[in-house]
Amino acid sequence: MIYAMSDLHGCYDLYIKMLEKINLSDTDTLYILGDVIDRGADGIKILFDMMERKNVVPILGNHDYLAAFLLKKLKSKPTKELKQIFKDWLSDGGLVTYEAFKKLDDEDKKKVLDYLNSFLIFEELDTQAGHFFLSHTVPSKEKMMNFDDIDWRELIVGRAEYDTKYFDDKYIVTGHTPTALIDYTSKGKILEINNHIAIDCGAVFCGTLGCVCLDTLEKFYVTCVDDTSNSR
Ligand SMILES: [Mn+2]
Repeated sequence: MIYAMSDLHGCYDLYIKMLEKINLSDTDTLYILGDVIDRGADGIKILFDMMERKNVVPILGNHDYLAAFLLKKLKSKPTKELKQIFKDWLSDGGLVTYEAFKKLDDEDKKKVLDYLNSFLIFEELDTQAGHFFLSHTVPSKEKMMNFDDIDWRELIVGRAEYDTKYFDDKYIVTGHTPTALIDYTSKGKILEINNHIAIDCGAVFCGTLGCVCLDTLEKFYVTCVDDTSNSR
């Protein structure tokens, strides 16, 4: 089976709970659509787990990208502009990642950076349920119609138009925007609308992690009741 989840944001316990819930086996594939780190406490711990699993395929989110970009520059003399980007990252959830990264030895630091640099930007695949395009987010329909011309960064920071069907014959699976912000009645649930499948249930904010099986479109949820590791 092929599964997708997203925006783990350091929620290690929910991640492990979900792997148990879907009973992920070696013959399954799990796509993680970005923003593994930042905000929640244990993003780096999740990265170390993911890199040991050959059947987990990471796709780049804006937080993963920014952390990789900044953490590899720690030893160089920062420009004023870089200092500001770094400061903004720390206050946008990066502080926990930075603190955890600093504690690693050089070998583990390299492992983390190499792994973050290996993340895919997007993936397209077919299953019994249909055709799928997977990325952290997507830009407007207009831009996606001219896919060869788009800047790859649009696939990590773009604003998806969930009220618009982009393709008749293809589902777009994205994270990045918690479903509660697309439609409040979808809070904590995966939202299927206009051939979009929005899978960021806002784990780090509301304590629910969602996962969709791309062979059956079945949805799975795990929640934490009072798990301090998942607090903001
Ligand atoms: Mn994001």
